[in-house]
Amino acid sequence: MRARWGLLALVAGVAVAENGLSGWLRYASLPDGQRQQYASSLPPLIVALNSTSTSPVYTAGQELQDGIQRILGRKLEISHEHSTSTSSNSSFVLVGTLSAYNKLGSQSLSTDFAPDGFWLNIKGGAVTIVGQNERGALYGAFEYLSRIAQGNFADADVVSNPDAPIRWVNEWDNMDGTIERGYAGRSIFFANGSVATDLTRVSQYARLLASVRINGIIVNNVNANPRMLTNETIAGLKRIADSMRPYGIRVGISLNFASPGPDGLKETATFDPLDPTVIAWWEAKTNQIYQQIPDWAGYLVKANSEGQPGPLTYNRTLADGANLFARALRPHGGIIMFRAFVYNSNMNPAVWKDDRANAAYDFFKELDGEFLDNVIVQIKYGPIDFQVREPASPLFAHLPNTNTAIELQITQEYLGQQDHLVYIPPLWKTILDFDMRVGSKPSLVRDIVSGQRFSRTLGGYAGVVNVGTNPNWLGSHLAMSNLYAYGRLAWDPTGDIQSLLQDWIRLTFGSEPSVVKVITDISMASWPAYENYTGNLGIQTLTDILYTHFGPCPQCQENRWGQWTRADKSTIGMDRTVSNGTGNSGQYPPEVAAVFENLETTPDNFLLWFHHVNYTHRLHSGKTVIQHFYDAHYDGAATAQTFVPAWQSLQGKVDGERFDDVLFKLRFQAGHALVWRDAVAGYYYNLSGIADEAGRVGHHPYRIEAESMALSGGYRPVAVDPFEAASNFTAIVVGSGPNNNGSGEAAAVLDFPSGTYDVAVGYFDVAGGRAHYGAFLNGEPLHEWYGDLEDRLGHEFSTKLDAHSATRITIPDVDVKRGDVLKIIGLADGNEPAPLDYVAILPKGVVD
Ligand code: GCV
Repeated sequence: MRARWGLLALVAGVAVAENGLSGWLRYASLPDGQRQQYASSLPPLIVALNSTSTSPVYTAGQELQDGIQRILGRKLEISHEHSTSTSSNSSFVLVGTLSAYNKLGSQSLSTDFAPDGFWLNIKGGAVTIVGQNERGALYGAFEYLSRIAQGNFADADVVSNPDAPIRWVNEWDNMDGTIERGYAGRSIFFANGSVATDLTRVSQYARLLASVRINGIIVNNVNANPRMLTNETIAGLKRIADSMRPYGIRVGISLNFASPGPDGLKETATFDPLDPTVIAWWEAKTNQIYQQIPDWAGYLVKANSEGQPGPLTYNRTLADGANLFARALRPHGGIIMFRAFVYNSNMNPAVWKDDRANAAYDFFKELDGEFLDNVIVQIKYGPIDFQVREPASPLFAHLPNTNTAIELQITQEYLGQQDHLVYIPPLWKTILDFDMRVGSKPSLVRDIVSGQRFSRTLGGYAGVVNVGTNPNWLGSHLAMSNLYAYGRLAWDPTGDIQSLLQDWIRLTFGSEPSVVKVITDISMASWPAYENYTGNLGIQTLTDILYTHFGPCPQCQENRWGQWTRADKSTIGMDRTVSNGTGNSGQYPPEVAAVFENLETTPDNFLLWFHHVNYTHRLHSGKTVIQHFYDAHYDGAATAQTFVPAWQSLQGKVDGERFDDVLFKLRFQAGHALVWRDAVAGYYYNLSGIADEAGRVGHHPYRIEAESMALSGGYRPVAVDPFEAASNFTAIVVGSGPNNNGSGEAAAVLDFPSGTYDVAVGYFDVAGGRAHYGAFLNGEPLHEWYGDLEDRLGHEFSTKLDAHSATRITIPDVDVKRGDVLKIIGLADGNEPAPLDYVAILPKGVVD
């Protein structure tokens, strides 16, 4: 395989490092047999009917030339004119806009086009790509290249139109170069308080986005810095826009509502949206931006949410706030995306009827019809916050006179932070295909946000992506399927999510059948597995919402942020009924409300979202709630174990660099899935006292707890907080303090039948140190490793022993005789006191 890529490097004339930088646009050379016949049928010329060299049509010509050369090994020339000589050539690859095409005079195309749509006609080697606009022409070129890159040379005659006009990504980048909820390094847009000097990665990103038909980007965090609007930053934004324009990506920014005022740039005395000086300031600022960036997309605003300023400060409505920007943008054709993520983040769990899930509806329903036409209300898919499963936000049903967009999260904040494989489109589909039954008529969420259901002209999709400087963009090769599928679904939400995945696999890893099968299988299994081990029955992702949002912490939900589970020793779940609870079920249109109000008709996977029940309540499946919890956690974690051997079966079929990266992550996930399983199952077992019918929870026959090993040197037991993060609630550590360099030994005589075992070691890898470990059997070294996951993974790290830092490694195929001595030596490093939780001596096939 390596040799093959070496060859490709020669053919393409560039060094091809398989580090993921080109994502799904690798344009890998097809096998000779496949490409030769088609390559020879191609005409010698690409005709790109562009007007300028920054036009997406010009880009399309370049992409076609480069892509065809790399995929098929044939270099076509590019002409930017359709001269007599070219027109006499009946066969060429032509790309242009509808108006340019119709001006050629040879034929006039009257296809039913939507903005950004395209027509792709392939007849043998002759290819015609016509876009409704320049962007559409580029999309058509990428579509053609995607087909041939997958070895599909069939004739085609297709018109493709977008389902929705807004297909944007949101980046949560800060001006200092950090990224909120980013897991792939630092910002490609900003560094040290300014727009980055080198924007090479920005144009590479634009290329990836355009290839999946994304047409807009918000480049900075919704928790926005007023300095985004200084003259210096605007000059930098112009450079960003210039880098993305050739790919048809319009650029916008998130605004801090208080930017002009005393807490911002101090240019006005207030930030009241109805104050004439404030209105004039925003108009002038917006005019200034458009003067420099005429195709500016607009603004995104998070107002009166999580500490951000907004119009409510002045007793103005959220619509007053949105319309302030809408008026400034309107003369220029700009758009204001106004987030519906507004809620009180200081709630009281003791109040039974309080419910954060009610907030978006409560704040926005009454404002329907009050937003100007260039406002789009951007609604998170569920009523809380990107959880592993949520019902669709009821607000989608209540804004028939307002443009809306759905906000999805590609960055895996609550879904394993790119260190767990989770292919998210199956989750998105549950929302997009959900029927709100507004007025008892079909009202799919996807048809509401596209504008079709309520006859709106604007609407669509906003995906929070948070790419970083990591060459592979998201910090995980496999996570890129989410970005790919996001773009494709925003274009066509009826797309089949497995087929989209497989397009992505073929483009990213090649078409070898076993490669396609394995990545399909593990990806499609990943969201159900993750839901099983992190939060089932609609209870939300049971993570630590006060800290890293990464590992398990079931009890962390019961705090001021209002993501309550209301778990006590005999009951669990939010009562969101109208009859006895928060009334949230009544926010849905009547037909849907009736389903969720009633315990009997609520689907099991939303039981605990809508109802507060005993752990012994029986589900439709016949299981009790608590037994379902136990089984789901064991099943989900068991599925995650299978990803590792499945991926290993691809050794030699995927290049070494990406193979190793992915394997490392899948191994981590397998270990951390067990941390989740044990923490959540153990927590509810402890709380409820109800035993697992299968006898698994709290029972680990193959483990030896570190605290029960013979300890010497500096090792001493510590109680772990939260208790469920450690096996038997206890770990061992060496010394303490920032300059800790102590060491310790933990030894155990193995009382297992002689045989071959996998030896697993549960330990904690905390930020701020790289402890060194060695495992020895009868004094002979078995394995050594470092607590250096912070150098190799991208999730938010914890500085403590908890379920975020808890992890495990497996040393395979160890020959053990009864009576052998297993010893672990730990060398502390600074903040990392070489913490150990347990060792497990696992017969083949056993997961404990
Ligand atoms: C950008 C959640 C996240 C925050 C994020 C916020 C939002 O609360 O944890 O990091 O802030 O959502 O979407 O505004």
